[in-house]
Amino acid sequence: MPLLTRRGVLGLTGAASAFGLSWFGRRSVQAQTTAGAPGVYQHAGHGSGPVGRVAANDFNPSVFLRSWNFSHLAAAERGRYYRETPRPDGSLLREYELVAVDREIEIAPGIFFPAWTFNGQVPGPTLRATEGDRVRVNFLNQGSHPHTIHFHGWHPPEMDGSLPEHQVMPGDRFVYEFDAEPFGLHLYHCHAAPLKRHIHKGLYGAFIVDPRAARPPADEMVMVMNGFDTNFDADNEVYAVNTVAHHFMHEPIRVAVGSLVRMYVINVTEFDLINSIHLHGMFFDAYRTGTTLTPGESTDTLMLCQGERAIVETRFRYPGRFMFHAHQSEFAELGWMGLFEAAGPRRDT
Ligand SMILES: [Cu+2]
Repeated sequence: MPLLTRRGVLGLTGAASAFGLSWFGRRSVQAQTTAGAPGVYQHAGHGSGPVGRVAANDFNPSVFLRSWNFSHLAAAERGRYYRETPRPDGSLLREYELVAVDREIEIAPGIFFPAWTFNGQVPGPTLRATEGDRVRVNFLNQGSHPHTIHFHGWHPPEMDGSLPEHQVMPGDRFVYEFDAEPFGLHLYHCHAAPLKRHIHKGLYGAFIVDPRAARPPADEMVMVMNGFDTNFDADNEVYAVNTVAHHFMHEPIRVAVGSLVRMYVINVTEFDLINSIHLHGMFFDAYRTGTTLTPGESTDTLMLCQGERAIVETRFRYPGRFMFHAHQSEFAELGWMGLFEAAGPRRDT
């Protein structure tokens, strides 16, 4: 694996683009030409962004985007990881199987990161319940280090997964069980020490709790802003939304003009205190932590500190391609940049 400093990566950007090489190194796995890449990469040979595509993963950020409670799996397979049981009060018992496992993942063309994962993927599977449901997570640690699962939300202290006695040793199991509340956009992550390392290695995921009276129907998607320190210098070399640098530049997120689009945006970036999401050509409503049904602000750029989350809603007025990215330009150039592709008739009002 190439060891590059962040400064080195930035310095390579122009030259690598000019010579048609991946700016992360030569160990790329697919096409190494700029043919077919979005024009933004090609501007006078000094555009930003990698060349080639990540190919080694079975993890697809586009599938992750619109999956929760293992909905991307066929029914029989899904039943191994997720079960719903109705309860007398009309709520559900939702049971999950989460397994911590060490796994090398490809985060950019030819760049592999020795991750610690939930169920082999980073971010871990998105868990989604309705307020008042019972959540039961059967956790098995098959990793090489002690781990826990720390959920944000209401729960008793023995379910917190944060203290030394909460650590689940390699080979051991623990069952986390609590009621899903409050409604909002929450997070789960390992809370073993050193915390920064255990989170950054990939042990995190989205935990969505829907209000009892559901939000209006929308095209929903989960966006986890993350970063990767590939040379262990306590600084990120690669940034992304949903792990794979620039994935959504190659595979724009398809949306419909005029339809309500709802994004569940989570910042789990380590080492950088703050991250952000900026949408081009529009404004959006933001519900911080998702704990209200009334938006707290209308903006086009939302800042999120480490661990902060927000639900973002908008309707595209115009067909075509719209960029979205961190407004920390350096993060955008190092992978945290994507495109929406809106289809349908133009709506000028
Ligand atoms: Cu851990």
